[in-house]
Amino acid sequence: MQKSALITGILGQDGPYLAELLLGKGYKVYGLMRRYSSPHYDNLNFLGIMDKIEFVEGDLTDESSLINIIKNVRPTEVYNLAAQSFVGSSWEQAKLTTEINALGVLSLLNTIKFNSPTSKFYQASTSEMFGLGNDGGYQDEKTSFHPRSPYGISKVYAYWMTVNFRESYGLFAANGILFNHESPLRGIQFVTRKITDGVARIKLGLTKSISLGNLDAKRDWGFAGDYVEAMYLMLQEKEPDDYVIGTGAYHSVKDVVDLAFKEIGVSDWKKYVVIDPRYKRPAEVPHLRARIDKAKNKLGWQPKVTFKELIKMMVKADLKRLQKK
Ligand code: NAP
Ligand code: G4F
Repeated sequence: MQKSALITGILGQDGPYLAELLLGKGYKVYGLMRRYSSPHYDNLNFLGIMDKIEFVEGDLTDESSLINIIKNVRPTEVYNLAAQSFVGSSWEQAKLTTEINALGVLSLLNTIKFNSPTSKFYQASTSEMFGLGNDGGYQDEKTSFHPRSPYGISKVYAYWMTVNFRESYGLFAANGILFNHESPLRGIQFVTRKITDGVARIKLGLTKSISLGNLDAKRDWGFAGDYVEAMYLMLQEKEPDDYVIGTGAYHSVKDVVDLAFKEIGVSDWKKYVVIDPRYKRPAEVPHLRARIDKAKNKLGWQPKVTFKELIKMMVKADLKRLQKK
């Protein structure tokens, strides 16, 4: 029988990559999207898969819409990628962030429990849950959480609810604790894309500078296309479990700037970068770096695209996109 998957967050960055992977494996893919006055299908169109998705309308904050969808579709697998995913906005919109990222997940878990308990469930957990917590400079499945933003806190709630539904009701529910992953489909507010788009604009004479916040923050950046494969693998395991997914290496925001400018032939980028305090956060997560032994050993997963290749890919894609316009 054909497998089916419901992907929430289908119009974001990860949704389209995951949909592409699952379509390639013969799944029927349902994509949950909110009601928009003007829907935006750019990311699905970028991968050329928009016509292959069956869209269902709903919202994580509206449980009745989730019940309708889950009852009708009864998907083999549910990938919950929907979220207010921008850390920076989570201080100004802490309640909304909590309603979507925390209570929305509780609604979805309850909906599955009562209407389709054999559906396997993937929760998009995050390295932001670790925050200041680390273990010799790395974070893994045993590292304690010390989130530093309303976003991180909302995701800790969802993480534990996912574990709890597994332990209390026997649902196949897994957390992927993913470190930062990027791509040409990354939202424009996130720092890598903000830099690669800015650099492409500078190259084409469309702008003179990029405004940034803390250049010293370090992140473990990987390619989204690699990471969706890990999501899929987690739901193919015999038993549900939680996995850290990253590359094991970290770099500073300054390193991203450096590489992106090198891509357009600029080595002294200082005159193009403005430090703007508006982009500094009330509480920063200074560094995140994954220890991925469990994913390597149990899932047989490891990243393929390197940090350098990733930034190069993003600058190229932004140049192409802007030149087309
Ligand atoms: P993204 O590009 O921001 O996509 C999130 C999607 O969620 C958007 O399409 C958004 O819809 C949708 N959404 C927001 N609120 C919703 C609601 N109330 N109901 C239904 N849909 C809603 O995020 P991403 O980078 O693909 O990340 C996917 C997931 O992984 C997120 O949960 C994120 O928190 C988590 N995560 C991401 C990373 C990373 O580095 N990318 C790392 C760890 C965890 P609109 O299109 O309407 O805005
Ligand atoms: O690209 P960012 O906004 O990503 P952040 O905050 O690490 O969150 C992303 O990764 C998480 C996984 O760890 C996800 F859960 C989350 O959904 C999201 O996808 O910022 C990265 C770093 C931060 O330290 C930030 O302070 O870059 C620093 N930064 C410096 N200047 C900036 C800027 N970030 C942004 N967005 N914009 C700036 O101008």
